[in-house]
Amino acid sequence: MRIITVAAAQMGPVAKAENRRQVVERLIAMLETAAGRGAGLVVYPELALTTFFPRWYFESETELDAYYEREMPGPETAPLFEKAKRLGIGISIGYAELTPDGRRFNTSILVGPDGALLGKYRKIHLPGHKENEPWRAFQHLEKRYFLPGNLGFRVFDGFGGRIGMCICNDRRWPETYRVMGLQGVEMVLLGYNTPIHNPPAPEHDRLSWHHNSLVMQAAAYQNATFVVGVAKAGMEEGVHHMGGTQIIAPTGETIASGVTEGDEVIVADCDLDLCASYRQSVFAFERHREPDAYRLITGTKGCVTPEEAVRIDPALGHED
Ligand code: CDV
Repeated sequence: MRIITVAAAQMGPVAKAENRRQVVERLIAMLETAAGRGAGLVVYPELALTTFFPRWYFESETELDAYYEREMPGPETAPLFEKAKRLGIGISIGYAELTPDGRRFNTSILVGPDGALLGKYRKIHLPGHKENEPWRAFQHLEKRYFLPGNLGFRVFDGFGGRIGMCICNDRRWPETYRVMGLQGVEMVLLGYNTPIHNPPAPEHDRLSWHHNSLVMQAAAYQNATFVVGVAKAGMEEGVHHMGGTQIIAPTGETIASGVTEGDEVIVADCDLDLCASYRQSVFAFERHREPDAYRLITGTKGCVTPEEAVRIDPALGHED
């Protein structure tokens, strides 16, 4: 058995007026709760340190800059990292990253129990829009405020296993997990901020929880991995974000789930050896995958006509 006792530290809303010190205090309180329950790794949500600022269109760059971290840990976030190191607990946390040369990413990092940086991920699938769209009940300007991640879907060895990260909208795309699955990932850590109301497609709203579980459970099963999905939930600045925090086994079953929309810690003992049962049988990739039949997946970004598909992958035009 290779057990990781993992905690998903769901957050309730973070108000616009809340400062980093206040947020870090909340994160530390959950770290202590997780430590008391024997956790060795605590996973926090996407953009955990501030309110979900892409809901607003900012004219002023200075106003926007206030939501980004120029260093991690920085002076205000260091107490969280110091506390985690003292407790011998690893953490994964999402934040807005502003690089020294001015690039902006929606980032998460994985830090080992000794405080060492084990890995960094920059969100690849950025939802929403780039321009001001005041007709929306609220905006979703991730395409304006972040660049698509440039680090790919890497995996990192630590905690006695192989860990990957992705962020929020990434969880809806099967490619996200398959790229990590092909590197033998055993636990995918992902935080999210998901407004229940989707202004361009309100007919999806009632299905938010179904879609959340559906994509993460399917991915866990199809890639023989644990998935830890962690929400920032609740009514934040007038926008209702879903909870649905859960820890999912490679069986596709949710083995722990949150029940509130506030700060809440859920914990599960995850035996990474369970991944092998699936990866060595139904999802033994090296025996059963047929990559030659999947060329269209990397050959086009959007849908194409069947004729265009044949141009990209001539095998789709074979007669017999
Ligand atoms: N933060 C996100 O990426 N949110 C998206 C919403 C906008 C659909 C999500 O996929 O949950």
